[in-house]
Amino acid sequence: MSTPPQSQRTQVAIIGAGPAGLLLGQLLYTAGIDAVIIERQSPEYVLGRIRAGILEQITVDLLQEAGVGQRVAHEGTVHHSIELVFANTRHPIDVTGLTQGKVVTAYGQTEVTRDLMEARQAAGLLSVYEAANVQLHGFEGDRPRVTYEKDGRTHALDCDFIAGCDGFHGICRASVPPGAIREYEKVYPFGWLGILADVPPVSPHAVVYANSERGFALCSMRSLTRSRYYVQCPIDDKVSDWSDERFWDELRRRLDPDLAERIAVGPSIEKSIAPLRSFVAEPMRFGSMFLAGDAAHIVPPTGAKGLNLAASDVKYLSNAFIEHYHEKSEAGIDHYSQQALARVWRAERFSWWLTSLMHRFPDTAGFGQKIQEAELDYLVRSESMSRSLAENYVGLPLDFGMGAGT
Ligand code: RFL
Ligand code: PHB
Repeated sequence: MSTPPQSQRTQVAIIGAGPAGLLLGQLLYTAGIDAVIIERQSPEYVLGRIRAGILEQITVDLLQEAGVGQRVAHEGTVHHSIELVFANTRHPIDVTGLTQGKVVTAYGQTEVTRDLMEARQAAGLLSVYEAANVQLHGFEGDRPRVTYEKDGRTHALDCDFIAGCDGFHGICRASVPPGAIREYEKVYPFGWLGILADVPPVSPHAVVYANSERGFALCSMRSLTRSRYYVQCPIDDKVSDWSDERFWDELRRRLDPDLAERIAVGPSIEKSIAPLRSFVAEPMRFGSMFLAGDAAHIVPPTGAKGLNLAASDVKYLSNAFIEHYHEKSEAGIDHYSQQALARVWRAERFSWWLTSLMHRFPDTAGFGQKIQEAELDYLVRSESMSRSLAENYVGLPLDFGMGAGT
C-alpha cells in the first residue's frame, strides 16, 4: 500500500516562482492572505535566467506596494527617452515629454526576482523549490488541491484558489480541458540572440531599437557598467554559431556609424537565443484556478512588455483575492479574466506592431523594407504617432477600460 500524501492547507496555492508568482505571494502577504509557492526548479536556477530589463512605472509602483521597492529605487536607472535607428540615422523619442512625465526604469528581472525571494524568506513564508510532478485537482469546483513530489514523498496542498504563474511551458494551462480554452498564436520566423557583457552602455537612452537591412538590433543596459545587446538571427541558429567577435561585428553593422564607433566591447558573460512568439489563452480563469503572466500570454520582447504584463495581471488578481477575503465580494474574481485580457491584448497589439516595424521578414525584402522606412519616418515626424509609441512604451494605465466588445 502506498503512503498517503502529507497534506497541508493554505488560502492560495501559487504555482511558479517567477516574477508573477513571487510578486503575487508578496502582495497577498502584505494583505494578510496566506499563500504557498510551489516551484519546479531550484532558487539558483530561477535566478540564473537572464531575461527582461525594462520596468514600467506601474511595475516599480507595485514593487513599492509589495514592500520590495527599496533597491529598485536606488539601483534602477530611470530613463526619459528611447532611440530609434533606421536608414543609418538616430532619432530620439522623448517618452517623458510625450506622456506628461512618465518614465521607464532599467532594472534586471533577475534583480526583481532576487528582491522578492529575499523578502519572502525574511518573512518566513513557505516556498517549495524543486517540486516534481506538480498536479492540479478539483479546480472546476471550490475545493482544489495541488499535489507534488519532493524528497521521495508525495505532498498535497489543499487551498481555496490556485494561481497558475508557471510560465509558458507550465502545468496549469495544460491542465485545462481543451474545450474550455481558446488559444491565439503567432510565431515569428526569426529569433533574438542576446548577450550580457560588463561594458558601459553605448547610449544614455533606455533602449536603442535599430532597423537595418541586415536585421534588427537592440542596445539596452542593466547598470552603468553592464550592457545587454540583441541581434535578430535566423530561428535555427545555435549559440555556438556566434563567437563574441561575430556578435559585436554584426551589432556594429546594424547601428548608425556614430554608435557603432562608440560601442565598448568585451567578453560575453551570458549568450542565448530566444524565439519570438505572440500567444494568448482565453479565458484566464477556470473555476478556482487563475492564470497569470507567461502562463496565459507571451509577447515578442520588442515592446518590453512581458514582465510588466505579469506584474499587472497579479495586481488585478491580488485585488480580486483581497476583495474575496476582506470584503466578501466576488466581483474582482468574476471580472479578473476580462480585466486582465483587456490589458493583455493592448500589449499584444503594441508588441506585434513594434516587432513588425523593426525586423527584417524573410518574405518582404525590398517593398517591406521601404514601407517600414516610410512608417518610421512618419513616426518620428508626427507628434501624435510618437505619442502613441510613448504612451504604450511607458505602459497604459491599469484602469484604461475593459476592452473591445464589452
Ligand atoms: P516565468 O518567469 O517563466 O516563471 C514561471 C515559473 O514557473 C516555473 N514552472 C513550474 N513550477 C512548478 N511546476 C511546474 N510544472 C512548472 N513549470 C514551470 C518555472 O520554473 C518558472 O520559475 O513566468 P512569469 O512569472 O509569468 O514572468 C514572465 C517574464 O519572465 C517574461 O514575460 C519576461 O521575461 C519577458 N521579457 C521581457 N519582459 C519585460 O517586461 N521587459 C523586457 O525588457 C523583457 N525582455 C523578456 C525580455 C523575455 C525574454 N526571453 C528570454 C523570452 C527579453 C527576453 C530575451
Ligand atoms: C532588455 O534589456 O533585455 C530588453 C530591453 C528592451 C526590450 C527587450 C529587452 O524591448
